[in-house]
Amino acid sequence: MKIVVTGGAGFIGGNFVHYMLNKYDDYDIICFDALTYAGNMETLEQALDSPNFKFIKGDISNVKEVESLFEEEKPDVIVNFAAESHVDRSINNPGVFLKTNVIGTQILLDACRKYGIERYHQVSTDEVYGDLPVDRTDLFFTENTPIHTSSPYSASKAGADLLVQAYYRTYGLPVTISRCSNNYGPYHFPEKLIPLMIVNALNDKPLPVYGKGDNIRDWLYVEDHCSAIDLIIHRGTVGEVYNIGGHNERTNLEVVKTIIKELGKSEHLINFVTDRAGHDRRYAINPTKIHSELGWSPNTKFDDGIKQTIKWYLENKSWWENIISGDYKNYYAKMYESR
Ligand code: NAD
Ligand code: TDX
Repeated sequence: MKIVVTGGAGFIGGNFVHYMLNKYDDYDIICFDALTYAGNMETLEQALDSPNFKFIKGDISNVKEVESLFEEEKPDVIVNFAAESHVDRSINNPGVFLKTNVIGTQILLDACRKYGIERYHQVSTDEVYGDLPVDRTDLFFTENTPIHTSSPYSASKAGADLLVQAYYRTYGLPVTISRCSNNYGPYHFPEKLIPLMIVNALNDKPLPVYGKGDNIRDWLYVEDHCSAIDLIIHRGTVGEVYNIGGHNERTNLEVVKTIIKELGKSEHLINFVTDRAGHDRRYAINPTKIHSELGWSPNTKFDDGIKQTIKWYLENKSWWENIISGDYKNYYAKMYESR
């Protein structure tokens, strides 16, 4: 089987490339990635040694580049991770989110129609469901929860999901969609909550917590997301949506305090800053469908996964030091210095 992983030089796509290469020694895995600020060839260092792996630099919103990918590689499966993925950036600059997340998805879908595909899988997010109240812990997102987005990021991801479903209904394209909760683990870009707090705490820098830190996220170790996508592309029903999550809800403040404790740092580092505009209150996934239909369950509990993640950041300093010494400095100054 030949699988194209778009966005495979990013956090989850990179982990998925490693997961698939380790699991299937007879599959060809091709990473197609534009190498934006979030794409990193160092994430793919081990994969590049494998004879079953190939990297192609390309942009999903460029018809020519996508068509030549299909013509040259003739993939059986596309797993689309490629996206602009950071909510805060989408608040400052929505345009590129529409270009990559919506138009890029449409261009991939059109190429699938033109050249044929066994399966197109769209990697989506629980953010398309909007948020839940913090005081209604009995409520969870199911696949039937209405789409109700808050940020330009989530609106662009929802737009992409609707297009994928339209291509299934109108053209009979063999698609599946997964909507996952917040991921964490190795190779997570340090603009996101968990790696940002680990990296700042290690450097004894303030830990910027938005608002009161009482927003809730449902955390999933990245390898568990990879195993779910692997199952869906092999055994998922065409045309269906699958929610992915493992019931690991934590407030942001709880997450930050756990990191501080693990690293033996002081809670005085916590700095409460201006809240994110339109900040979603709580995400929580009901994963019953993927569990009952495909037998998926997560392997890693948050308390173990966060320790493994911190260990990875301690052992792979050069990976994140290379990032924070570059353009990331300007991003950080713009986003946090006068917050
Ligand atoms: P990321 O920002 O770490 O990586 C995105 C990758 O896509 C990068 O390698 C980047 O270079 C590439 N890319 C961006 N624009 C591109 C384009 N036009 N053409 C080709 N490649 C392009 O993102 P991530 O956190 O790994 O998320 C991957 C996917 O999973 C996204 O679709 C995101 O919406 C979804 N998702 C993420 C989470 C999470 O917690 N991080 C949770 C659920 C779903
Ligand atoms: O400095 C920070 N301080 C802070 O309090 C940052 C970066 C975040 N936060 C808060 C905002 C959120 O409530 O932490 C929470 C998590 O923030 P992010 O890491 O930016 O993730 P989130 O907004 O929840 O979105 C993530 O999960 C769903 C991913 O970035 C998306 O790509 C995915 O779809």
